[in-house]
Amino acid sequence: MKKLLKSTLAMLSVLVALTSCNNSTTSDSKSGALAGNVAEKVYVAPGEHDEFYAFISGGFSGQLSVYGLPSGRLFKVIPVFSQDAEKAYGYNEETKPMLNTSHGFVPWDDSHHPDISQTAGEIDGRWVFINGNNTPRIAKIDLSTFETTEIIEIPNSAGNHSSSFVTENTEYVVAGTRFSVPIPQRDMPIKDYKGNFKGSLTFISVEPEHGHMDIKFQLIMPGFDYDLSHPGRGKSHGWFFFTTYNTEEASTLMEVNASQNDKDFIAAVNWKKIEEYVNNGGGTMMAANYAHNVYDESTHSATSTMKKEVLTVNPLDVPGAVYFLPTPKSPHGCDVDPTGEYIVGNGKLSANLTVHSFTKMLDAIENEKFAGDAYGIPILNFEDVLAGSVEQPGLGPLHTEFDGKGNAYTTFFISSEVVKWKLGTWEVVDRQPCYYSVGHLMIPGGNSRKPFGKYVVAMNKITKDRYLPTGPEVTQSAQLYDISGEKMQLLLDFPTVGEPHYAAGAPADLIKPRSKKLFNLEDNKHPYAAKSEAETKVVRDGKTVHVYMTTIRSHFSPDNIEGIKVGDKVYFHITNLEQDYDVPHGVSMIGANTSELLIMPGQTETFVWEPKQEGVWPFYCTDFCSALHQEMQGYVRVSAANANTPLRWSLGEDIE
Ligand code: K7E
Ligand code: CUA
Repeated sequence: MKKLLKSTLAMLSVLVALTSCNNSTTSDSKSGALAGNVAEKVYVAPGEHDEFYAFISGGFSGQLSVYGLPSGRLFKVIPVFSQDAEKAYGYNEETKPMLNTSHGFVPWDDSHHPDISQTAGEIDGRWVFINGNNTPRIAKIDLSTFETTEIIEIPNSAGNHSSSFVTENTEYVVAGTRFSVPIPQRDMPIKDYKGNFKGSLTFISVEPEHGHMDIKFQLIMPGFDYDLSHPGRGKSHGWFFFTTYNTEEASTLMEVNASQNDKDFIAAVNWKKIEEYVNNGGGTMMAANYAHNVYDESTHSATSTMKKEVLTVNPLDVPGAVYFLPTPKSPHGCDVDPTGEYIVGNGKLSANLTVHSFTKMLDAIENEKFAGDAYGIPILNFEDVLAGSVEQPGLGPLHTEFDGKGNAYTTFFISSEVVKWKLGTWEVVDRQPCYYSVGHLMIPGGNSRKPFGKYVVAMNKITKDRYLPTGPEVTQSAQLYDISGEKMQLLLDFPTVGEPHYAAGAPADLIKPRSKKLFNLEDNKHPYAAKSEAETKVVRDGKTVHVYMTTIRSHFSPDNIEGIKVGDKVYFHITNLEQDYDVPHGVSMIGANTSELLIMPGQTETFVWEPKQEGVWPFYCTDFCSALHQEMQGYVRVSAANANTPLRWSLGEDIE
């Protein structure tokens, strides 16, 4: 055992050494490969639009950023799991409920895997889903407003990593746990992990018209780590595949102890079968506690509901629903090709890349050729399900995408490259270096039956000398390659927000026409909306004051308020009366313990101000909205708590 430990440690240190020597590639070698026509391939002239949208996860920023391809220009950072002072998300009263969880208000998460909704196996540009790893959640972003409109917490999960991938008609978005834990959670010794901890794989149904999410069932699996997942498609539609590591069920010094088994598994889950089982009354309702947060576009407000139970399924109760495919060795990525036939398991510590065949898997199941079982779940024979392997393609394979022309592209973290290989013949046809240490890669539509195989974006973990230095923390980065030819061509580096993990891309034409320009004021059902200046007012209710305020170029109504007292809780409800595209107003109040608001045309937003000091305090518009933006300002007079200054407000005249 000691010896094994030593040799594993030795192997790991070789890997570390390889990583670092690769990262010291000098600047000489890195630009040498660029051909002369590169600039024009990424140049999008002023006023022109990009051909693709790319939604790149923000990793530990908890957000999702929107870029254009091929330019690499950043258009927007969509706040999802983290508070964002730029947009008031998670600060204003309307969106605070979005960040509610069973652990209370959690204003941060670690977001990894965006995935765009699909219809008939093709991306449809309606929504993008993304996972929060840390406090397990899945969010849905509406691609007509580019706003987060729903977040559902995942109970019985921990480190929601094999998530949030969608099935080919968006029947489900899936959330697999990275860490196995006691289910239900309870106080128990960590050393008793093995055999007692469990891993949940959660299937969240998506209502086809509005995308409303609901947990349909949770499969309670053996206590492995469920790393990544992808849906079957085409012939394998109805199945879902999850890579596992730590089939050793170790709970300490994981870098060694979870790397003992020569093979871990890909879990193949026949979700259609389980769906049928639960539709016929199968499964066990378990007490749970999780938040379901929904943003309503007509009230411009979110509500948070705590849910109290979840339907769990024991895989042994549904024979034929779950199988294990042996896969070397601590696989990370789990990727399915556009035809649905090939399942690529990228063993991080394996020399070769393993590709499983869906057809062979079905044959083996049919013939009941099993190599044993794990906690009662049948294990198939490696050789029986193997479609082929790519021999020694690189070091440290992580993720694979497809171009729809029979080619696959795999990232190699340690040898820091993207390798192009052919499905079916398994031969390597090209390789290009990445700067440096690439994680995921993305081809628009790459997780669907119809990829748009023109570009691949590699998302790198380390940049070192690629950009101007910015102190110890330097930017993370993406790289764009042209893959329209036989050989890949590096076109562009561009920095990213947070750490990019996965991304999802779509042709601009799929999303652009659906993009909303403003909110209709008439449809505004916010309970504190003032839809005209005539409706503006200030209402006191004990120590609570509600200000119904409006904005229009270039003033607030009212712009002077008196009669506020120290110790009051003042709610500013601001309605933006504009009905023009791209005319938001902002509002900020001195000393408010929150962010500004940024209010879109037709929208109402609210912040709370608790004045601590007597005086006359200004507020102003934060968004440069007109030539007279700088005049868009007002005052609030704050009197002592026991003063009898009457409550009055005005616009365009003095308060007498
Ligand atoms: Cu970064 Cu998909 Cu979370 Cu691999 S994961 S890199
Ligand atoms: Cu309104 Cu600046």
